[in-house]
Amino acid sequence: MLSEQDVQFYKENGYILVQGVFNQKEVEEMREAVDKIIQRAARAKADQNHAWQGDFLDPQELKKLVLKGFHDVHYHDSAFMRAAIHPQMTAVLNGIIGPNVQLHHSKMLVKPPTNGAAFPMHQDYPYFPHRDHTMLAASIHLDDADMDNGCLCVIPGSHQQGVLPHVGVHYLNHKEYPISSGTPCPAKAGDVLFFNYLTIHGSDVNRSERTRRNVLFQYRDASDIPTVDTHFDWGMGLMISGENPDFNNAKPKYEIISEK
Ligand SMILES: O=C(O)CCC(=O)C(=O)O
Repeated sequence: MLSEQDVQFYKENGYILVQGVFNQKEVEEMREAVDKIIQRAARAKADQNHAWQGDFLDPQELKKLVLKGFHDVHYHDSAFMRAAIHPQMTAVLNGIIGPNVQLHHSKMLVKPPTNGAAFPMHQDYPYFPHRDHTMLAASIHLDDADMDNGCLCVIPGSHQQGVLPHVGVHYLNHKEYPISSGTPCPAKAGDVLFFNYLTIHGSDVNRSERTRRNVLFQYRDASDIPTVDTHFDWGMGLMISGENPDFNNAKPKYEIISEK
């Protein structure tokens, strides 16, 4: 799925947009699954606003912004497990990461029309630091995205700067790295943006009349190991492709929170 030039582009720039990874039917299946997650969360009174907070926007504007965000989507609906191991997805991952690929976690990000939340520029590294920095996000577009509805923006080549200081854990100094410092990555439904967890990225407010729905998987090389015991998700380390050379060093950690 990726040419040698594509892999070289990813290495140099820390991201690549791959078009048409998912077809219309697969996108539709995921859109329905996203809608059902939101409906179930509303019924369970678990439909909180996950918009990022901070000093990167005017407080009055920030107050109005909404993000429907849920983790572990492949535990909510099998459509996402199919997406996580989709042959076109694994083909790209094998090109970028190598033969042995693990899923780290999954989530969905729905920016509703007119007030969909922004993401200040940041690296994902501080949330789940790893030794070899193989971790990357694969952000699947379920809607056409552009600057009007808050598409992802990246700073090409920024992964080569290594780990940068963040405000709290969250984001980079917004004066030094405003969202406008990113290169917009407009995409069509079915396209996937792959970017390394050191690549600086963010996205602006969805001010349009259109929803922007993305589903994001984080993947890593099976031999890459966390350096901090943080951000544990169910199913972390599911083998997506190849074999796990380090299985005997891995310890699953499940916690039963309550019984019905
Ligand atoms: O999807 C977006 O607009 C940004 C998501 C993001 O930056 C993140 O989840 O770390």
